[in-house]
Amino acid sequence: MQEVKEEEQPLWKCSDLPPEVDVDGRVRLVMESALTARDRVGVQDFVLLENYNSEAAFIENLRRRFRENLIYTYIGSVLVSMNPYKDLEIYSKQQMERYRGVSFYEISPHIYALSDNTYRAMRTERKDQCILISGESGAGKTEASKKVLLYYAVTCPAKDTMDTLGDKLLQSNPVLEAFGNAKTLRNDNSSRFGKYMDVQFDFKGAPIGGHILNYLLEKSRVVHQNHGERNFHIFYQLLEGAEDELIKTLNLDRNPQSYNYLVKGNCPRVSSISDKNNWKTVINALPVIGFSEDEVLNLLEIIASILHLGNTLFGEGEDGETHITTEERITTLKKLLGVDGSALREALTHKKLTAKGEEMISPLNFEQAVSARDALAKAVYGRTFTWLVEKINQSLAVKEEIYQSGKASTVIGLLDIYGFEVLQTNSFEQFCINYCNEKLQQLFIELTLRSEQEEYETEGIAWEPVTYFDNKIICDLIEEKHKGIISILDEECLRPGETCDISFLEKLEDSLGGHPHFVTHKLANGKTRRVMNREEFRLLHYAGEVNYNVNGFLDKNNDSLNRNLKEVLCQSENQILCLCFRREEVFDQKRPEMAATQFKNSLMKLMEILMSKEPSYVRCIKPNDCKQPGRFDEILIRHQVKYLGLMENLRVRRAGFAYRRRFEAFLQRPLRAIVQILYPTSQLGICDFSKLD
Ligand code: AD9
Ligand code: MG
Repeated sequence: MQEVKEEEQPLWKCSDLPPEVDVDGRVRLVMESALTARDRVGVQDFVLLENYNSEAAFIENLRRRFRENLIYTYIGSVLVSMNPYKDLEIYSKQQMERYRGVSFYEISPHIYALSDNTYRAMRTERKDQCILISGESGAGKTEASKKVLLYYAVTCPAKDTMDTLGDKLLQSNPVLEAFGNAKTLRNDNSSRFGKYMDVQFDFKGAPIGGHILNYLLEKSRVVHQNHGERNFHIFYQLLEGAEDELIKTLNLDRNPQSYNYLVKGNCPRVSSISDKNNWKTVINALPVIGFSEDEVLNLLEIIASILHLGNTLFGEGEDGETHITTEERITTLKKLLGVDGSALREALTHKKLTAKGEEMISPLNFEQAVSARDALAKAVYGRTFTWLVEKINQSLAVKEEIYQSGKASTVIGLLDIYGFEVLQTNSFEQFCINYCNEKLQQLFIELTLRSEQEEYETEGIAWEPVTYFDNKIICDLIEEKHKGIISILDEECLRPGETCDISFLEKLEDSLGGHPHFVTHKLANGKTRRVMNREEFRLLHYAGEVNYNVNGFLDKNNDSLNRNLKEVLCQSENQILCLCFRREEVFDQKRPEMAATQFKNSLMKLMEILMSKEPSYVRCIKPNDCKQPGRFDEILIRHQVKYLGLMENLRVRRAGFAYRRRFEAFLQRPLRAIVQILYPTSQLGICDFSKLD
């Protein structure tokens, strides 16, 4: 049988109107001649599915396309992307050229088409855009975001500064991934922080700068990993890839299993990852992004010192006093962190308190000393990561003279955040990650399902409402002032007297028992739900049920570091630590916001940023849980289609007008677009329109 290529599907003459739009603007069915191709490779826009109300037909279309390595499909302007778990030869420079300047629906669906369309919308409408990439852990969000960035770096008009800027934009990725990604059970390269990146363009459409906002890094991974998982990549890269001399300078042993902070997951190596090659990429990227030699050394001294910190052990004397049993580690830490050795020793085993204006030193017991040490490791890593992002931002910043000249124009924002996650044991981190995904889903609902339908109603257009599950109820359950889980958690952290994780759970039960999305072991009739652990609460998320174990919630939310440890670090000779731990902080009496509230506030700000821009969506789907190419796990996929609201998305899209523009934007469109609308069959669609501008 003759092979049917994707491009042999109905090719639509260049037109701003999508192919499925009829003259009256309503969706019409596809031409008969396309049926053979469709049988084999499915339709490239779900809107063209005849049986568009059927979930089975939707899944079948995904299956056909997946089988043919056609991983992209549209729902109107939304791009659905299936993770192929193998390298497809569809990302070359030639491919980029195919998509450059070509109308969205004229060519097979691709992440490059969406990138190009977003770019052109930014240019023609002079409005900030954003690309929101969502999907569960391992679905392909980070890979998609890298493809978008690569597309802009390669295809956008170059400015004098562009060569270096393009390099910096691209090189910042492996560095951020080394420090912010890790192998988890769900994904060998899982993002353990959220990332929103603005790429700034000038009025000619050339990229001139960038800025990254980072969200809540999963710091607890520095000191603990679940079985089968790893710490952040950078630790393994350093041990595997660094030259002997550096290893010696940092007083390290190459074997990851020698370090307590790397053995918990019992997974030092990952077959899909080359720590050695990745080390080379990172170490070569750092100078490109503007790191000096001293900064690189300081950075690696911090990474090594965290490993030494993990191997700093404590013993309990007969008098009950805690002391350090691995004195040689203190000598190394003194050198690497550039701090006073005896002050560090003292701060790891004692706590400084101020009572009635007087300073008191009290010894820590064994458990307290271990937790002070771990808190130090987490704080050092977390703050170093924030410094790293700031450093990258300085290097990507739009040059002052460009700002002054008023040439800086519009931005395209790119959101790649950690995906929805359900583990065997879910803790504070999964709670935050899943809350973040609820917020993104809420935004999607707000912009694609609710406002779209409301628009038809206000315009008086006949409309059969499409119902959908609105997850606002879950967002409220988590974030509502005074009543939500985060507020209750904060209150419990601040309440004087004996509070603990279990007292927090009891407070949740008292306040939220009976909520349709909140469950604990207690039943309404006072009896016990046997299948649930007494230390857990369950949230019925939009994407599924998750049991959260409250152990560690209070500590992680408090995220505090003993004052004397801060004192030691703010006197560090390591230039990075010096910036991360400021002297003012030691004497600042004001309590900083708790971790969950900080996260909540940063998400609120993020939502405002995204709402102020014109969004495009990439909805990533994970085909199976075994990271295997070619395996289409229907149950898993159907579940994702359901919770991502793709069927509802399709119904709204299908019932509505496929071409929509604000009046002002429509009127302000340049000549080329008007020519396209007036003469949709014109060959102008494939000519260089820049001459018409
Ligand atoms: V998480 O929420 O950060 O845990 P992501 O970001 O959704 O997750 P990621 O992009 O890291 O997932 O993709 C997981 C793995 O799938 C990658 O490391 C690749 O091995 C694989 N992948 C994803 N997308 C593609 C692709 N377009 N082509 C080939 C891919 N492989
Ligand atoms: Mg990711």
